[in-house]
Amino acid sequence: MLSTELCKLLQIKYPILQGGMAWVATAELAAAVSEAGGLGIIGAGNAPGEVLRQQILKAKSLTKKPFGVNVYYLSPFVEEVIQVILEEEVKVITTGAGNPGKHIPKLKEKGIKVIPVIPSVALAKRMEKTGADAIIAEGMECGGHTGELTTMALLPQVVDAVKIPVLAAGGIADGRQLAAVLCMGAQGVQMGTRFICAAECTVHENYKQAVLKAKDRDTFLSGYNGHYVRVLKNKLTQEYQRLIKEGASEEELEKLGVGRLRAAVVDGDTEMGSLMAGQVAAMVQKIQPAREIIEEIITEAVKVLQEKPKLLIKGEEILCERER
Ligand code: TUI
Repeated sequence: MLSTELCKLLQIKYPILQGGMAWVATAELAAAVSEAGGLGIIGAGNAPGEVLRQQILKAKSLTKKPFGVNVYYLSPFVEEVIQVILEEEVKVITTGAGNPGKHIPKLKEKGIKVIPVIPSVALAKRMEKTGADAIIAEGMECGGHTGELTTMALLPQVVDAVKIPVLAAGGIADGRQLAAVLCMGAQGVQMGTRFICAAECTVHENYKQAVLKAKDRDTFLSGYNGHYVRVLKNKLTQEYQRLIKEGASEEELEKLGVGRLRAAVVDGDTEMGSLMAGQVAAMVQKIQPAREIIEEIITEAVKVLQEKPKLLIKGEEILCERER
């Protein structure tokens, strides 16, 4: 129905990857996305290797389809996380906040595909050189840590800069957006925010309700020194802004952030928790099984792409030829 070269590379039905959100992307969500024909991804975040192994084993018990792991390169446990990925022969990894280059030879030996998430053209080129199999160009519309460029601006520049397949992330929640990025040269998408509200996602109900309630301008981009994090506005972001106004140091700002993502995901603290979500949060309207989300998006993208040829009027094509 809708397939790209990426689907062959990853042996999946639809070109939809689920974001490897730390704390949020558990085995249950990853398995549900993979069962539905996308690529589910377990977010390793800052977890130790053995915690990840339990998640991988759980996902394997829930699905026989391929799934991936997201490796967060600022984690103190990166080396043991990679070791577990090699031992458990996970099919695909996506990476964030760093360069997986030094691990690529070992991963390739096991046939594990490596797909880094990057926010700039320079990093896309560097990742291609180090042997990445594909790349995810993530625009600043996304939730969590983000770069400076929008998906609209970043994606076509990355598509032109590398030969490996490119996926788009940031600002994608429905079939129109999937169709749009396919038209810009992407071979697939990574979606995070919409999957927070998947029925199988294990985040606290309060977190899901906060996403469902969000309006278009309800996300807040906090950050300094080129490091930005997008979250839903709440008491925590008000406190953050107050500290900034008072000229607080980086240490004070960092201290405010410690443990906030866990507080939101596990305890459901919507006031002082870090409710990471992208600008498309307002487009997420209900809690649905992952299969329904994926089928809705694919059906809509196909419809949009089928309708577009109607924009091409024969007479005008002739006019263009004559002008040439
Ligand atoms: O990583 C993300 N998004 C994230 S991470 C996160 S929060 C978190 N909290 C606790 C534990 C774990 C995670 C929330 N959102 N996006 C991918 C991303 N990668 N954005 C930017 C980059 C990046 C930055 C530098 C990729 C490569 C890079 O390379 C630098 C180098 O070493 O060359």
